[in-house]
Amino acid sequence: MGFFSRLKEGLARTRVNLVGLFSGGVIDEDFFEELEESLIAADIGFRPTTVILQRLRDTVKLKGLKTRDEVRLALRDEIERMLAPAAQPLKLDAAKPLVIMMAGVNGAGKTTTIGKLAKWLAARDKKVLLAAADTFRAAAREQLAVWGERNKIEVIAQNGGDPAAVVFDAVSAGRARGMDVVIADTAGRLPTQTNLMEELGRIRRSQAKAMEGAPHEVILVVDGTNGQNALAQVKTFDAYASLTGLIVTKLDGTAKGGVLVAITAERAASPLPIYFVGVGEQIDDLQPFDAHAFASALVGLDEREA
Ligand SMILES: Nc1nc2c(ncn2[C@@H]2O[C@H](COP(=O)(O)OP(=O)(O)OP(=O)(O)O)[C@@H](O)[C@H]2O)c(=O)[nH]1
Ligand SMILES: [Mg+2]
Repeated sequence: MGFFSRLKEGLARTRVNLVGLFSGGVIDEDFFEELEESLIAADIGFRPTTVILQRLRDTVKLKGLKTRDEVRLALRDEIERMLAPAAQPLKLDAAKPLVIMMAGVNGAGKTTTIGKLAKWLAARDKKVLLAAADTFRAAAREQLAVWGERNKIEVIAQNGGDPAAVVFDAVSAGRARGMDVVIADTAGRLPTQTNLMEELGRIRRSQAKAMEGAPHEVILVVDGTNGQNALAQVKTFDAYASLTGLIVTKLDGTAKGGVLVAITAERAASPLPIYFVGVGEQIDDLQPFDAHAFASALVGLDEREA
């Protein structure tokens, strides 16, 4: 299955809702009400939904749209328009090495995503070094080591030890060895765990001691199935670690997808870039975020129609 169909399958919950809605029928007040409910159920959130609906009503009037299929395309365009500012590529040449720190709640998909990203970078001839700064669990170190071995990428780790020291070592080693990218894994933590959130700030700052300006990217890995809770994660991690971007995982699962719209709409003026989306557990299941493809999949359009 291609990326588009996997994303579309993953968003099926939402799609089923929206598909039912778009199959035949007139465009009346009942339709708009059902649509509103469906968009909120898809995790888009109340305020962005209101904005989308207002614009959609305007478009229906302005263009004289008659069929629900036409409205579906217009809805895709509106969602795409909201997501477009977040579709920014990771700037690989911003620094050498480009230092990336990954953060997120427990089980969000940080370590898996690092493995996928390392492969994606290696395919672009980038020399990558990984830092196992999740020092809480030996298993975490091993998990990263396995990804490293598979991709023939070196992993800097310490037994036990301080995560801030691990990233310091990794960034220093990355500089000394002429690496292109250094990616630091960190332990999962919840926004409510103040000590751990403060530690994240410390891990962040220790990288600047090894290289001025590092880390260049602080990426929050968000589990797409977390729904509106993702908004709180973005806020708190940003407060403690100054986020520069997002990766949303598990969009192949039961994620409803609309949360990407909610997150982007939350700071419409300058949204955090969504660099990649994860659509599976395998190493190739990571794709740069594409607002058009995503919005199309979200409203249940086929790749051909998209
Ligand atoms: N279906 C699916 N599963 C994923 C995806 N990304 C990660 N996972 C799974 O999510 C689970 C947790 O992934 P990890 O990478 O260990 O998550 P983590 O954020 O490093 O977890 P901690 O280090 O414990 O905080 C694993 O079973 C992964 O295979 C994805 O895009 N789709
Ligand atoms: Mg991990």
